[in-house]
Amino acid sequence: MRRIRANAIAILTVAWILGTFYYLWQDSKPASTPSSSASQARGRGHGQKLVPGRLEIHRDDRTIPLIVTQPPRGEQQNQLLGGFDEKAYLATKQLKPGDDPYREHAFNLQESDRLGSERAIRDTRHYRCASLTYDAELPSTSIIITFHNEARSTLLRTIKSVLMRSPTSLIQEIILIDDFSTDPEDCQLLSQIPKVRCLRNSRREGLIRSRVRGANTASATILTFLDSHCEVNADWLQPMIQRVKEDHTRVVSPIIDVISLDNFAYLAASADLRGGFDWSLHFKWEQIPIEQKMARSDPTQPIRTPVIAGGIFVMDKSWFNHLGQYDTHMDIWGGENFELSFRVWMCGGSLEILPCSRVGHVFRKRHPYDFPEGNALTYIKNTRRAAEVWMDEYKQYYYSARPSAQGKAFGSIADRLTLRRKLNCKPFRWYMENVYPELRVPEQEAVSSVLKQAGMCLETRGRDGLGLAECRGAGTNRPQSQKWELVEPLIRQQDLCLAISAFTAGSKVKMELCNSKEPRQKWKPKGPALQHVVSGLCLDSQSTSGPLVIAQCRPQVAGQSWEPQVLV
Ligand code: LR7
Ligand code: MN
Repeated sequence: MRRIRANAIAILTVAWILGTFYYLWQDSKPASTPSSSASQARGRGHGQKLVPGRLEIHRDDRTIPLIVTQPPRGEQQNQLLGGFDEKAYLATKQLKPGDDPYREHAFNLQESDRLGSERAIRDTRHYRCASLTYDAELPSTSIIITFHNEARSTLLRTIKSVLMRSPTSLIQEIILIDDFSTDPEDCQLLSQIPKVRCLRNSRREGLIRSRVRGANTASATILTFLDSHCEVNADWLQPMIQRVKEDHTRVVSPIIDVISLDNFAYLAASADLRGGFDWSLHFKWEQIPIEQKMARSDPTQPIRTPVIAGGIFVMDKSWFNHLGQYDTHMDIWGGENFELSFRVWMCGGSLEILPCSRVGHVFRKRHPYDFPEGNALTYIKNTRRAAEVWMDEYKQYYYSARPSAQGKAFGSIADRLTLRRKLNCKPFRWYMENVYPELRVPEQEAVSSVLKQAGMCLETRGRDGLGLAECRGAGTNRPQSQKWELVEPLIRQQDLCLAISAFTAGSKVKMELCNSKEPRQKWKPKGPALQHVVSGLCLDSQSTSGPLVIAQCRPQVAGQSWEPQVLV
């Protein structure tokens, strides 16, 4: 008897285990076939690589069923849209038989229209997110969506997903900015939806000035920006508002899931990515640095990011205004995400991606609209403005990576430079050292500079001696003895390099034949100081007449402040 019972228990256990495996196997299959384009990396020439580099459906923990966010039905739905007739709205402008479904919007319009105004999507968050709680009292937000000739179905789904998947009390209003789309009716009709206001530009302004217009009319204390072809996911808004409420200098983004431009499948993006760029100011998704990844014990924690993709973020309104909104001399599309990101970090704020907030976005391979000044020139103008205002001496790498930018018009940046001074923002070098140390400075042709301290210049004397002396000559006419080339990690003068004589504090610094493998010759900037990499000690003049030594780094001490000035 006992044996039969034991067998029965064993059989049941095996069946249970097999059942669980079957369920998990089912669960790990994507809901629909990912589009062929979903994993393609795609630069768009001047702009961004648009798709998060690695896509994955979340499988980290499969012990609870996935919750699919359902659209509301009946009554509730009517309340959401008020008197707005969505059927009539969507029925016009449908694709005619034989039309290329990609032509007008660079995504498959037929598939988008087929989905209609709403649909259930997979809750793509890590399962732990569902059990997080947020303050009962969170401030409400103004949602700002700018659009230029957006498809009706994608735009309506964006709006409706916001109304369906946000706590009602958090949505103060949805502000649409119609950036001079061909048909003014979209704007008028959508204004019938409760909470929706639509402002139409009387000429094409581009997304940057359009967003500023939206922000200026917003009545909530928190701004939320969205593209016009998004679908927000379960509880997307609370985590972002919570973080901004706790610290108004934070600017936060969700993880941006991918809506396939071919079949409109909603695909989870990797939760291990952050925003980065190369020196040509080309945006890219990149892996979180390994040390940070190892330190992340909690997958719900925010991810610090050097830059944001640009389209989807939440920011305190007074902080947005305090920091100078956007550079409104940037046109149409591109570059504003770098400008905003540099400004936020360098002027006292921070940028983060919140894994518990997810928003889907239709990533495209080309721009479906025209650029009145041309795509390339516009991108160059915008990124040049960002580089000229914010990148200090590092802008040289931007120009080397994008030589065609030299000599192209970018307008006056005087106002933005004044803003930077007024806000007392940190130098780009600070950003490089503290926010984005992973961005490698390219092997460069040596640039000549002087190393100035309190108006005096560092110079070589005799065979291997060094000292401070009055600066002589001007520009490139400086005497050789005062011209330095800073090619990390070396500080060189022709074939001689700055080297320490021993690794202890007080050791003299001298010149010797360059050898980039020699640890005694390795230096790196540390704020205004020059730090010897291995000893961690800083170049110190002690007194203007004495010898040069290495000493404990004390930032702010005059004898350790070396301002390199590039000679042109
Ligand atoms: O002239 C224009 N006027 C507009 O109102 C051009 C565009 N727009 C609207 C447009 O309808 C859309 O709603 O502006 C929004 C963004 O334009 P997209 O969708 O063509 O841009 P994108 O998704 O290709 O590009 C990303 O980078 C842009 C740089 O300027 C903006 O910051 C976009 O908001 C941004 N999108 C995202 O961050 C979503 C995630 C994509 C990534 C990476
Ligand atoms: Mn977009």
